Amino acid sequence: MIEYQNIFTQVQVHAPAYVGTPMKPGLGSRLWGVTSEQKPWHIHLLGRIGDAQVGPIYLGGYGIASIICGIIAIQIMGWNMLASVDFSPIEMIKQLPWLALEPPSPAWGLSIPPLNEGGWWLMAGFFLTLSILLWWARMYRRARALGMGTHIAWAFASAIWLYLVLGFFRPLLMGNWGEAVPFGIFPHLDWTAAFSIRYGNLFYNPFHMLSIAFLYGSALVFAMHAATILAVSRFGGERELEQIVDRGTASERAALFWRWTMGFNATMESIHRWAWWFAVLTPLTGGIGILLTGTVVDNWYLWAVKHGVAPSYPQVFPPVLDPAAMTGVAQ
Ligand code: 07D
Repeated sequence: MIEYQNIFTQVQVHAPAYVGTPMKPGLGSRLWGVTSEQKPWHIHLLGRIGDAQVGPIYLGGYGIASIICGIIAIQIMGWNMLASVDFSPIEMIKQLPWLALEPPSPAWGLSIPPLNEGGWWLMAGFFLTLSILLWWARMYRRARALGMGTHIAWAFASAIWLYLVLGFFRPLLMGNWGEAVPFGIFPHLDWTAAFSIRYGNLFYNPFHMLSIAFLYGSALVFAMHAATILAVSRFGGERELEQIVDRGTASERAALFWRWTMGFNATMESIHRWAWWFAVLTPLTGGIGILLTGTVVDNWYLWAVKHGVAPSYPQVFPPVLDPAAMTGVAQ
């Protein structure tokens, strides 16, 4: 029996390049500064993991501004890291995972410090943030231009929320830039570990718990959905258009499988809402947890004991003191 060929098919169809659906008048060309002369091209290897056609790419004002700001930010980080190894390119490569561009020390508060005392960090953060926000505007506007909903932009906004809480909103509430995350591969991981220890173990932060639940849940929902669609791809299940217009046997079987195995099934539409919300709620709840840390709650372990989340151990040792409440030598 010849079955419908799914993603394991080795055959690639070579068709003329497709520039896409016509745009509404007045929205400008899809190809920035170029129209039909810019021919999309095809890459066979890309065709094995997705669509072989590359382009047309839309740049536009927001895209260009975002890329420029991103390049400035990465340049500032890179040159500062190079300076920290006496401008030795070899050392830069060898030590790259450990190199950092650190935020100002707490003594500077929210003022603008000299470049070498955190000023470069502030400037890199400014341009990185600008770059991310401009990219957000680009995503929003490209979606509108195509007559799409703006779900992608709002999901991205949720990630930007966590990014801004970590590097901007929380430092503002705490009164100094020194609270923010350094740029650097291991340094930002060290910061994460130190942050957890400083505030009494982030595992006891209920919003960290929620964020993890949604993070793991996202992986689970995505795996269930991907596996279901692949499992019915022999019946054309991944051809979404046909499955929506004429549900046919694939989505019927997929739904029935889940009703058989767990008594309930998502629909072709609702599974994507499940996935969207799980993904969006990961950084959304995470950002709330970070914003509360050090501003409202100083020690999540003690908070958890107080609220009956963590057990209070018998008093074999002296009572646990909140390090933040200590003064002088004890601190
Ligand atoms: C980071 C923000 C959005 C990113 C954007 C991208 C560019 C590129 C390029 C510079 C991802 C901007 C960047 C465009 C820039 C250049 C070149 C989204 C981000 C817009 N934790 N933990 C979470 C787990 C522990 C800690 C979330 C698990 C320890 C801190 C998540 C474990 C300690 C923070 C999560 C675990 C600790 C978190 C992140 C297990 C010490 C956060 C969700 C099993 C290590 C963050 C509330 C996310 C948070 C966070 C998972 C353990 C510390 C659910 C599974 C106990 C300080 N942790 N964690 O989507 O929200 O991130 O906390 O041990 O701030 Mg945790």
